[in-house]
Amino acid sequence: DEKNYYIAVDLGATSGRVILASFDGEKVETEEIHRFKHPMLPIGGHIFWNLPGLYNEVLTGLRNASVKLGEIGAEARSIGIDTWGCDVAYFHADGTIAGLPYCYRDPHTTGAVDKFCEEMPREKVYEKTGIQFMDFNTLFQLHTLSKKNGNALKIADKILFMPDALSYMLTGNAVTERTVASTSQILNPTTGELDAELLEKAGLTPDRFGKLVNPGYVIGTLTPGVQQATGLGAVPVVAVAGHDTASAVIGVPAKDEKFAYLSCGTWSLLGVESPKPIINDKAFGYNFTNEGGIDGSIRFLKNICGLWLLERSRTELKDAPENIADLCALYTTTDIESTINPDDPAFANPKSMTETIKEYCKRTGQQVPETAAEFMRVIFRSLALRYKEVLGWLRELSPNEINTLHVIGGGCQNAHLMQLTADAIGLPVVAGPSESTALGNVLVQLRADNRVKDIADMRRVAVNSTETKTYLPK
Ligand code: LFR
Repeated sequence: DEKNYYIAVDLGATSGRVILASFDGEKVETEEIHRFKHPMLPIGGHIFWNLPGLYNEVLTGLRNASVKLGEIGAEARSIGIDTWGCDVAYFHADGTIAGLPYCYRDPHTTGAVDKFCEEMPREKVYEKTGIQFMDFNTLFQLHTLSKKNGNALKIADKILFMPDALSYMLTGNAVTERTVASTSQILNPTTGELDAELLEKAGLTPDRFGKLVNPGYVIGTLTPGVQQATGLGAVPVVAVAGHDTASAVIGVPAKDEKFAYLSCGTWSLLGVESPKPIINDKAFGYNFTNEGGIDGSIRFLKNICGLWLLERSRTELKDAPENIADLCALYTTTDIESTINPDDPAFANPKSMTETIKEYCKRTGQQVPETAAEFMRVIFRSLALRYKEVLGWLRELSPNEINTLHVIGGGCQNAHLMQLTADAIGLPVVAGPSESTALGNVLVQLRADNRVKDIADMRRVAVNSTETKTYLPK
């Protein structure tokens, strides 16, 4: 058998998956070998990620991969990990955990941008980083913690972003991969280095982080302990594009450069690829971000509160069908016209999402949704409208013409949302793959393994590996 095998670990904020991928020289095929939910843990008045629990799920996934590979009679060429951005874990010098990662939805950073900017003007922070201001960016998390004593920030030997933290636990080697570091607002996209002046405001120095590396760097191999726990051999762990959104963008099956992408999951990330950072007054005004992509490319995009609205409402709606497709299909059974601004801060982490949506509609003099069907219609139409608005801003700022919107991530399976989006923006929407993040993760491993050459080659493999569905505007 001429196939090569790779393991992709992809952790989202609500669920994680481990994927076994094969490559035959032309296309990537993937099989999900482990999927799990991981809750946020309330401890001492804050919310944290369960790092040992996550690590345990990763080990389970690797064990499953090992069994599967044993059946095939093959070995894994490498392993790559991507996760959501901004959150960090703390380690002692001996490799033990010094502190759990705060969850970016913990309210301790509410108002944190304003607090930080009392010490350095917003314009200057934007000029240095080109990153959109969001209270939970790592810079503001660290700054918030630095004002309190007795926490892990003060004592940790190493502060590592989530994908790097898990790779560290697997290999014993600490790195800071550039795509995930870029979204933190402590990396300067022009120099590619951590900004010492920003860090100093949080009482930190760059040596508290791992060595900076680019996607494709081989971090190390599985430690003997991990080999024993998983049944795998001394498999290399590759730093992929550790930020899930960066991996997702690599997996876009684009045939030319005239496209925008919408990574449609818990968040909706709408943007373009740019060869250079776009840092100017307009980008600052619209609060666009310049996150790092493959080979020094820039992901110029904006965060939109995405299917979080649906994920949270779903658990509260008494008349919601169990099956997500059935729930979404209810959209056509009602004609409520109310819309919300998905990015209103009220929706960031409300006690009740449905009550908050109702209050918003009441406050703005619109019909208040009551049924699951009505909630679906309000949410989908509001998202499509917001996509239209943000795409308009993007067109003012993007270096490229935009002829197509590529939608990737789980949300691209939502036919109603896709058609509404095509109608709203007046452009064809190309939906797929839904597992673009895992695909992008594997593509970087393929390049590290010298199976593909460059981004053009990676996109060719992405196209070969994906079935897309096109929605034309009506
Ligand atoms: C998507 C994502 C976004 C980031 C948000 C929080 O999963 O990584 O890109 O802004 O989560 O980290």
